[in-house]
Amino acid sequence: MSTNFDQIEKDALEALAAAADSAALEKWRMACLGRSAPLMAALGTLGTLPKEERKAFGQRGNQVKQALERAFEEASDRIGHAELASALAAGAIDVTAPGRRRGRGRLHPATQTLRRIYAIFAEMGFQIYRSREVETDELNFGLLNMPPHHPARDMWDTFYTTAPNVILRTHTSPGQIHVMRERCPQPIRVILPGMCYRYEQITARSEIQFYQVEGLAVGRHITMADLKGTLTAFAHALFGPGVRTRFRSDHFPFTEPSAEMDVECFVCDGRGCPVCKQSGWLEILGCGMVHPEVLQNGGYDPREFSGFAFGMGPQRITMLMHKIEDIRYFFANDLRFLEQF
Ligand code: FA5
Repeated sequence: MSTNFDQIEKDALEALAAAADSAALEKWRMACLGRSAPLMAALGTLGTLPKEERKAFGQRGNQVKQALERAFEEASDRIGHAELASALAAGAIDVTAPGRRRGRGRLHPATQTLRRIYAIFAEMGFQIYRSREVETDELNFGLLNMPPHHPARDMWDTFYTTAPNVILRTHTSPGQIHVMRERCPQPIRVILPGMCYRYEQITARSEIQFYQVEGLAVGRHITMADLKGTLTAFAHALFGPGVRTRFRSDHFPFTEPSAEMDVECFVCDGRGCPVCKQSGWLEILGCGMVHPEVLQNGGYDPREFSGFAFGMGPQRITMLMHKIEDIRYFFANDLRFLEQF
């Protein structure tokens, strides 16, 4: 019998030495120490042996079993350590490798233009005045000299709300009434930036939601010369001191007289190109002297006070400055576009 146990031990230890990973180890455990292992089968015959042989047989069998269990423990430790070491090596961090670059945020191109506009007007003594985006029909139109059914209302396609006479403002001009009513009878010098909404076809030049910067100056001796001087100084600060400007007569119901301001096309220096549609000029804003009706609606006596106002679209100005062909890029959130600025 002892020969048999020796052979079982020898075979088992050889098989164990060949096990290279924990799966093979587990297979070995089932084969050599499991219920149907040869060793267990041999030990199961103990009761069939003559009494005098049983003790020696049992002792030898248990010795082999303990030896195999010890060998299994050692192999488990060895293979476990080796597997852990190779897993660590595979996932190891190379501390000498160069780090990954962090994407840095930056200001949206329209925000950059807005901030330049704020800074230029701040230097000229204009404060920023914020006014609401949801307006009444009366403030957006009526008090700006456009009573109900006035044909000029058609210039602004309007988003109406379910509340009667409550609309999304189509321009920043209703802010003029708010600020005048708040400050009257003090002089005013403010810019009113903010979002406007128009129920228009979305095109490369027009969004249904866009920024405007309104300007308003009210005082006792304000003239058209102040309007022209202020806006020319603004254009020189934004586009460069050499840029030429011109004012063309226009019509807005809330200003009289009204004008549009053009700057010389800085793409072609006024020679004519596709950006300026061969005219040599780029329109940047609408402006005029505040209409006496509007001054009165703001609480100012037009016999004593006068004022000028203007309104510009900073996104359109940004498009001109950076030769951006489509206003829809501004809201598309495409990093390839934004990272250029
Ligand atoms: C007005 O809205 C007048 N309230 C401006 C004004 C104020 C005149 C004070 C006189 C005195 P207009 O509709 O032209 O005017 O718009 C002004 C500017 O807003 C335009 O020059 C343009 O730059 C910008 N703008 C108008 N509609 C859109 C649009 N759909 N998408 C992007 N920008 C627009």
